[in-house]
Amino acid sequence: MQQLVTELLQGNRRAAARLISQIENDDPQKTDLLKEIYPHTGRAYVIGITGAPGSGKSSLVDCLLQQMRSDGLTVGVIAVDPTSPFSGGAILGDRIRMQDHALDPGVFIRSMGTRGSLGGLSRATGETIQVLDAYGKNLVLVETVGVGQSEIDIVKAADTTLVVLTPAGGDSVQTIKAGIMEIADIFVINKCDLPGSDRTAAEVNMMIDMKNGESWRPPVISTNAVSNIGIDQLWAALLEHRGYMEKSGRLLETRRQRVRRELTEQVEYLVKKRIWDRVKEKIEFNDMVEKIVQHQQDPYSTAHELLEKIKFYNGIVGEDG
Ligand SMILES: Nc1nc2c(ncn2[C@@H]2O[C@H](COP(=O)(O)OP(=O)(O)OP(=O)(O)O)[C@@H](O)[C@H]2O)c(=O)[nH]1
Ligand SMILES: [Mg+2]
Repeated sequence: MQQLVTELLQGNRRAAARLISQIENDDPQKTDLLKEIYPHTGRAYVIGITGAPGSGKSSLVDCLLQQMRSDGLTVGVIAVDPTSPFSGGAILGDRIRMQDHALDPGVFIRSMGTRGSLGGLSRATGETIQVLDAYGKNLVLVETVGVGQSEIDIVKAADTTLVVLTPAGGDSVQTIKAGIMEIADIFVINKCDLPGSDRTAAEVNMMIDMKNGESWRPPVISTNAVSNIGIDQLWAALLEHRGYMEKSGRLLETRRQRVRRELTEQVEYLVKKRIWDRVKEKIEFNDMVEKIVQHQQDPYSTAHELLEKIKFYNGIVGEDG
């Protein structure tokens, strides 16, 4: 295990891949590995990219990779696909383009599906970011489909968040979900070659002006990720936001809040795990379920009874637990 960590810190690609697999598989050694690498993290800058399915996130990542690499930065990419049960590099059509960069030793790309740890996908993603950070990548890009709360959670791991929208055609941008306005540091109107793009940009700008009272006003950048248009401006906006985060002290504050959240989650995870491990050991859980289904017992007293049985009430899960 120590060997694997040493190799990771030396920038060994296979070590990175193996560690990420262990995270995905919730390997029992995982926590020890994460403990080892933690002192070597905190250097990578994390960029989250979210947007509706097919909005062009992967294509944008592909364009950005070229910019980042020509600036001499190394990059890790995590493509989170919450709909996919596969992991470990499920290759979808759109990813094949990105795989061109896979030959570049300065780029590391990984897809993640829903399989994985008790804390779910966002937990595994956060841990994978740590591995890529310790591996020495300057930037970590996290692509995630913006559909539900868990995807918004994943973006909370980012220092800068891009929200990708596409021209609304005849419709107005009423489709921007609650929560999305709050997380966007930069708006991208991708597919600006399609009709309605200027109008969509104008509407998003109006929405920002209505809501935004912060010292950072999210810019709205129009891009065409197929023809590499607007990518310079997007990269400039990313650098500007990073500069703002660093100089204003926001970066430190964001990371402090993240640690607060992660520590809370870690405690909750350990407590839950301890309880359910104990339940598996001691309780005929299905019998309890059956009795409740048959209305011989109620779920409220049964919950207490269960906790009683695992000695939850004498200190969490009992002295011996
Ligand atoms: N016309 C046009 N098509 C684009 C543009 N950017 C991406 N596309 C196309 O849109 C489709 C989806 O692009 P992706 O980059 O795979 O989008 P995505 O958001 O990563 O998709 P998922 O990961 O499946 O959610 C592909 O066929 C792209 O070629 C653009 O700027 N203009
Ligand atoms: Mg994609």
